[in-house]
Amino acid sequence: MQFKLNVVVGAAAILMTGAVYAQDMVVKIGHVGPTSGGIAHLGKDNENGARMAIDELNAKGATIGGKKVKWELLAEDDAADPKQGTAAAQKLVDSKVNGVIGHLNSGTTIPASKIYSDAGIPQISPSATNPKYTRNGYKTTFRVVADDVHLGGTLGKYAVTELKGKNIAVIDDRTAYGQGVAEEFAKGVKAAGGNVVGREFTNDKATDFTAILTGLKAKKPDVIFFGGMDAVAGPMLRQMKQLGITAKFMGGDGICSGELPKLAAGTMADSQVFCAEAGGVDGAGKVKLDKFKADFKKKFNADVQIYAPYVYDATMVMADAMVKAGSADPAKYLPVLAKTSGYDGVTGTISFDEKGDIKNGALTLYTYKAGKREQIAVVR
Ligand code: ABU
Repeated sequence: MQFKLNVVVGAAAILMTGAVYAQDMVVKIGHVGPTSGGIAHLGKDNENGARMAIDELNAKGATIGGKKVKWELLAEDDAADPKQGTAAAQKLVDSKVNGVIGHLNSGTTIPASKIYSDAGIPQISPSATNPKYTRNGYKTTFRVVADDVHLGGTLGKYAVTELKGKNIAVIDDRTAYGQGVAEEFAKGVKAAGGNVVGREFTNDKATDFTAILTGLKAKKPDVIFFGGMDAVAGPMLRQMKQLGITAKFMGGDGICSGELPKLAAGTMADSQVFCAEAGGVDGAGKVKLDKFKADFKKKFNADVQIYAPYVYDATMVMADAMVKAGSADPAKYLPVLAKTSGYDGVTGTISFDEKGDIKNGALTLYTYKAGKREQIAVVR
């Protein structure tokens, strides 16, 4: 009798355990960024932002449609290369990811967005700022940062009105981001009544800028703007110093990292360099962001470079849409994601407009003093 009872209780336990397992579901979130190459430090920063969100979601034990979720991060490296970017995107589609956070660069994000769109997979870029990304008519593209029209235009105006630049030179790295932000900067300078005295180009792997800097020096610029990333801006600043160019140096979010002083090998004078992150919070809103940065440092033993908090928010916004939709099926949660409104993230309030862009995106202006990034202001 006792034996029979044990069997029944055991069977019930197995059934119950089985029922729990049957209710579990796996949600795969893809992340793509350049974790190799010249800006690997930025790619790893982004990837760790996603890891932070995934670990928190697993710790919280979120449920979707009554099922307990195991969140998985599928992290890919695109080396900031458009071809590797599309290969990574196809790999994630083949792995049947439920959504993608990335890519980091506009030059990889834009071509990859067609692959995700064709597969119906929602994509949120935490850092690609070229406006074209959300203007291809795809329903699957979202962005949690301001774009280069806002970024370049604001910096152009700042160069003229605040830095009092009279002769302004512009260099870009010919990437989708660098060229785009430089063009918007030049438009902003002209709109503010400034004068662009020189326009030069390099590429995103260049290390020698002697020829272009020597050419610009003859035009006596008081401000030089660089559209590109910190890995190129650092050596450029070193060579400016070697050539005796003391002009102010400006850039967009791509140069606005914690790593820039190291990349410039200590050649940046205090308040010589100005840049802007394509997002940001101040006042009471900064408490959450500061906590995120402290938790990030504790977890990864590294300071946030630029966009880790935006990656974290992008991942959480996607997860929130799945929870609200009661489904991780891209076709079911995509309409809910598109309606995201007033999401209270560590980087501020996130609402998407009809293109998938963040509404009322902020910019944070920075300079560098004693080798440290120092916030000037958050502007809209
Ligand atoms: N927004 C700066 C870095 C990423 C990009 O290529 O847009």
